Amino acid sequence: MTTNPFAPGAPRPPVTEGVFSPEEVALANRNSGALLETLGLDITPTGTHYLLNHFDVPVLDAGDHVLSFEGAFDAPYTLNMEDIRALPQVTRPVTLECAGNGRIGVSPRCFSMPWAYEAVGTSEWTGTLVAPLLERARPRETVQDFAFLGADYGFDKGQPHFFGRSLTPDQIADLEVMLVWGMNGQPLLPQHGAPLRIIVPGWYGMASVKWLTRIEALSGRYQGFQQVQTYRLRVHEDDSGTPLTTIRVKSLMKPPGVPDWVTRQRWIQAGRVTLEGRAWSGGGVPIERVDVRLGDTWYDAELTGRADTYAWTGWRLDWDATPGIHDLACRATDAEGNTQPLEAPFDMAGFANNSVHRVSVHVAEADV
Ligand SMILES: Nc1nc2c(c(=O)[nH]1)N[C@H]1C(S)=C(S)[C@@H](COP(=O)(O)O)O[C@H]1N2
Ligand SMILES: [Mo]
Repeated sequence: MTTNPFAPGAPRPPVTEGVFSPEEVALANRNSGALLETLGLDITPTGTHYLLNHFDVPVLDAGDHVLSFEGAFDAPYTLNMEDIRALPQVTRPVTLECAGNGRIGVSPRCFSMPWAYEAVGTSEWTGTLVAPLLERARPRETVQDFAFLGADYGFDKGQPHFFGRSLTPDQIADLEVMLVWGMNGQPLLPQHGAPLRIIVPGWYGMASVKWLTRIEALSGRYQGFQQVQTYRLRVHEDDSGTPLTTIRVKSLMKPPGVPDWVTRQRWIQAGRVTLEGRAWSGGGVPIERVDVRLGDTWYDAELTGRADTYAWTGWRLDWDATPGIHDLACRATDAEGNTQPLEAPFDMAGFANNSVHRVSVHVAEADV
């Protein structure tokens, strides 16, 4: 394809149904996912936390990094990393999920990260709350939006931009947005936003801007590419769509048994098996139940408790596995009665697919 990707309005490369292009594989190699075998853990080991980076990872020096509060503030100011680390400290486990998680089955396919299940993880984030810092800069009465801007710059659809997202004053009041420099007791890694990012608990990951350099108060609504041109649920080409915000209720199962290297089919010996996994919902809404399908029947799993308001919860269920091929599935329901659909609720970009996780297992006769 000879289209100039830097020209205004450039289309994305075409996709061939069923065949992933080198460009898509290149994206997938950069933006790695979690290993589902870690789903027995409350905290995702840092090296297996999923990654979603649109452009190149900016390599920033914490020693001279500055965050500036700009725009419609009466008392704009700047903070360096030393100032930020001296602010009141909060550490919380928060589950992040990419809005594109589960996109892989969307048809017709669209050009983006072909996530299956793995773009989710929970880390203990350390930082300080953003709301008091915004107050300190004294936003003017006219302020309608706060834009959070990253240091990463690139092109999409012929539009050059820094990655940026915004939150309204009401959203800031509702959400416990954190300004974060630590992840699981260590400084942020470059690929997770070092030295500074935000975490917007309970929302899909796109809101949690990495490599944060600027917070701008705006007297109108922020019109950045990542805010208005994408991350919207659209059902057809002419639909302007609705913005993605809170995470939909979802659960995953730690795949039982062992895989075949190439087919990834799972194998296990007959007998007692403990099935386990994680379940989460957005907006701080707790998980009420997780059901696991064994054959044609759904069984109520035991919830093992979540560590915090915005972190996933564990679940487990004992299973007497009998020889044969079993199609397992898990389905979570949250305290507001939202439950996972059996089939993907696909929009055009495959966003927010929270359909049930299915796992097929070959159970072999037990050795006697
Ligand atoms: N500056 C910047 N922030 C960003 C992104 C990005 O590409 N650039 N990707 C977003 C998306 S889509 C997600 S899902 C999360 C992923 O965070 P992680 O890579 O630390 O898991 O970061 C968000 N913040
Ligand atoms: Mo994402």
